[in-house]
Amino acid sequence: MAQGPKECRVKCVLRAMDEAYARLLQSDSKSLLKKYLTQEMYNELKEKRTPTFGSTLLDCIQSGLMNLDSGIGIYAPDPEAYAVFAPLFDAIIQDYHLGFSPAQTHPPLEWGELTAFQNLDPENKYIISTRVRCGRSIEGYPFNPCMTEDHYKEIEQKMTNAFQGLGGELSGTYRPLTKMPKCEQERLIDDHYLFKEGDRFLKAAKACRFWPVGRGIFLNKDKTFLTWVNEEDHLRMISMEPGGDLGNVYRRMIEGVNAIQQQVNFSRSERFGFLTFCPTNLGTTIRASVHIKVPKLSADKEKMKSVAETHHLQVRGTRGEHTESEEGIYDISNKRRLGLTEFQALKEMQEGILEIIKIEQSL
Ligand code: ADP
Ligand code: DAR
Repeated sequence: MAQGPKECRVKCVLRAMDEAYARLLQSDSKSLLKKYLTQEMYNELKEKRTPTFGSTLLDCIQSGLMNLDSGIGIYAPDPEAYAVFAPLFDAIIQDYHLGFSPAQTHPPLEWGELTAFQNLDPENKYIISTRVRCGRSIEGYPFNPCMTEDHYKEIEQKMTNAFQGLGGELSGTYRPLTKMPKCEQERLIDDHYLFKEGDRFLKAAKACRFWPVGRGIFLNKDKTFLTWVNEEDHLRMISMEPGGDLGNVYRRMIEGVNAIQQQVNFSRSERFGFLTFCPTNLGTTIRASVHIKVPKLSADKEKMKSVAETHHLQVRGTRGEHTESEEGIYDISNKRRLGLTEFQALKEMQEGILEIIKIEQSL
């Protein structure tokens, strides 16, 4: 019997995915996608779809197929994808989050005792600034590849209302990208407040459709509490300030998250904690970072890499992910976010940064 247009389209997509997957296998890609998507697993998953949004394996892996230099190469197009494509997600999650196995569940939220956190560099000799961010998804909405233009607008409207409820130190203004002059946008990016545009990994993951509709940034008066709306995740809530006072930065982020949580429901799973578009951000979703100059240690790239690995730290360039260091400034943060509490993730970062400063002082 002749195939209908829909069947024909499905077959064309599958053939294109087969060809892209073959290219991945033949490449020297170091992505976790290549490491774990075996031919057997590919054949098992290639025709599966998520029940609510109909997401496919291609929706999950398209970024990693198009960007062979991906570190990970996979995103969840909707919350159900983590279960429907579990063989692939679980293997990548266990590797990235240093052993979080399919048998494990993420612990309940635990901010911990703030007095455990200190100023990591009270004499301001090494740390230029400190930032703590977390991501949240809003209940009832899919992730980028499945979102409609109205979804972006609805989330932006929900958050515009929620931001009006922020008082005291947190009070500020929401700035939609659709009404932001390019020069102001570039200045906010240069000053490390606003997300970069045109990330090719996110573009390939279909996370930039309808751009810049529904995208924007909330800034409090002192630019020490920010919230990104509809970049990679529905929300990124960020606390940051000059210097190394990790305790004060963490306190402010907690206050901001708790205040916003009074007004919107966050999407959380029993197994993975807070759900995010990228599996590297699941769980606590916390990335606590310092912009730091350690000229002696950073002169020895292998030593810096080994110290970071030992302390479960990730080293990024001055402008964040996929960028290089400028003027010797590195963005160093916790790597693990899943399978430990918020308190433990912050402690892991604090201990790692204190060790890096100790090593720098010993060289
Ligand atoms: P994310 O933190 O959301 O994973 P990026 O790595 O892209 O995203 O970083 C986003 C922005 O935050 C970049 O401009 C980066 O320079 C800035 N940033 C990260 N850590 C710090 C810090 N400790 N101080 C100042 N800016 C920072
Ligand atoms: N481009 C992706 C990034 C993975 C982690 N970073 C995120 N989610 N911003 C990669 O596979 O390299």
